[in-house]
Amino acid sequence: MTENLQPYIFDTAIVRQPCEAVVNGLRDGDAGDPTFAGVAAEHVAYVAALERAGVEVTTLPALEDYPDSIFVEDPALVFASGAILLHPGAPTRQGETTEIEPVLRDHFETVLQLPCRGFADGGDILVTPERVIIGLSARTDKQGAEDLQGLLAQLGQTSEIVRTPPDVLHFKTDCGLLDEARVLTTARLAASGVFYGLDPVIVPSGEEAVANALRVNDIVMLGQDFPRTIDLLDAKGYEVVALPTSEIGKLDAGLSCMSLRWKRPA
Ligand code: CIR
Repeated sequence: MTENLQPYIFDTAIVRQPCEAVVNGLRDGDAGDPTFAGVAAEHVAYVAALERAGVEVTTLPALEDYPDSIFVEDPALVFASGAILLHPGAPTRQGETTEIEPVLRDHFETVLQLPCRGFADGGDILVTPERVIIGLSARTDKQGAEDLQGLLAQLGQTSEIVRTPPDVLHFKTDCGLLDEARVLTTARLAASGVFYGLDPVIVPSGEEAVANALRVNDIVMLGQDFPRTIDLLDAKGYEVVALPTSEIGKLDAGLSCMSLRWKRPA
């Protein structure tokens, strides 16, 4: 079934302009409010890095009614073979799916829809070469995960449901695929054994917030405030692009959250 041989090769991405209400975005911690200018600057740097990596980026307009709508990864899931509209677990984010639907219909012939009886956020889904991993979390429940498995099967994707560590927002808050064999992960997530078949690269203690790395083509995007992880991946031969993430970090977000990425079929 699943054949995502290199699920980090992308030529196309969708992002959304941050809205001014982003400063009121959801968050668990109390690291303070981000500034709009700060989030906007991090977004600009992110889009530039995607484009430099060879990705054609479509930027959608800001949605003032949805403070977290910059995090387009959560209301949908995309593959070369089609898109899936999700049902986000946070009530304030559920309308983001309706907003992104027409855009995905423009790009994809096949658009499937998760039934609204359960919840699933894109941030809880990691695509690996062998399988799609769905993490149960406060945003993704069993019903949503099981319904999603059915839709993934329609797109030819094998999937597996696992648990996100307690108090971690999303499964991918704690991990990011580095290549076809390796995943960057926190020690707590690696310890749960979910990455069998992959080689876990553990982020140094104290730098857990960098685990949501984003590999895009030849580069690995990492938060710039995590020098030991940058050195670690550098030493392993990855081309690291360090980006500012301190403002989106105040909203519990990382680098994968700000785009939907795929490779157009040949
Ligand atoms: C939220 O709580 O939904 C946003 N403040 C952060 C979403 C981050 N998205 C992601 O990890 N995929």
